[in-house]
Amino acid sequence: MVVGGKAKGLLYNVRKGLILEEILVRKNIKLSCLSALVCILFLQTSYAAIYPFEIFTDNGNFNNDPGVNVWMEVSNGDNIVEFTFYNDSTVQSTVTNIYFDDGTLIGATLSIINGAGTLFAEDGPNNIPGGEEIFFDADREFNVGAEPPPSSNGINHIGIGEWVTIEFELVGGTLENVLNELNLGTLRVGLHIQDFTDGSSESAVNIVPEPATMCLLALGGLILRKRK
Ligand SMILES: [Ca+2]
Ligand SMILES: [Ca+2]
Ligand SMILES: [Ca+2]
Repeated sequence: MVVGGKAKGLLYNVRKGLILEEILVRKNIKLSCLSALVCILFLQTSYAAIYPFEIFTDNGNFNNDPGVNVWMEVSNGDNIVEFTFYNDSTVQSTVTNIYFDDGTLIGATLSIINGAGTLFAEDGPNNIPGGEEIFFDADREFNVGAEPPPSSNGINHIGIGEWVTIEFELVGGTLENVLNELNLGTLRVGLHIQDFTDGSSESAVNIVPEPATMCLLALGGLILRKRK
């Protein structure tokens, strides 16, 4: 069969398109392999992890609101474990109290590092409101709360990203061990979130993300950290 000039050109373009597509697919596979590898290396060398929080009480209109986005980064220093809390919610809300339940590796509270817009201090002996619903019994000596007025000294959702860091002594283990405890649920962190527009407040507990999500969250956290 004789193929005319126009048809030849079309065939050529189709083939070129297929080759291009193949190259793009291969590139994508390579890229996703590469990003997975980067993620694994990052997770192994950074010793930091991100944990989102989930509300477990139902006191008003916001317990299931997807606009609530509160999370923590857990990282380490020299024999220190650091918990840094962020409130990236798109709905009005303020994190006012932080609670820790069990775990065997956290020692004395070394310091509370208040970022711009937060003022937290060691707090009273209460359990997280509603904690009994999820068998959360706070280790009261680790309670941390926003100083009055909590609505402004807490971690507000507005602005450039308020945060607070709590540093603990690391006793008889590594950060990896602490992350294991968090992943197993033998160490849990709880938050009291107040100031929703209907006047309600809710309690939240950290959840353990899937490894892939964790990787993305960790990368997101790294970017945010750089911004901070
Ligand atoms: Ca509700
Ligand atoms: Ca406890
Ligand atoms: Ca604040």
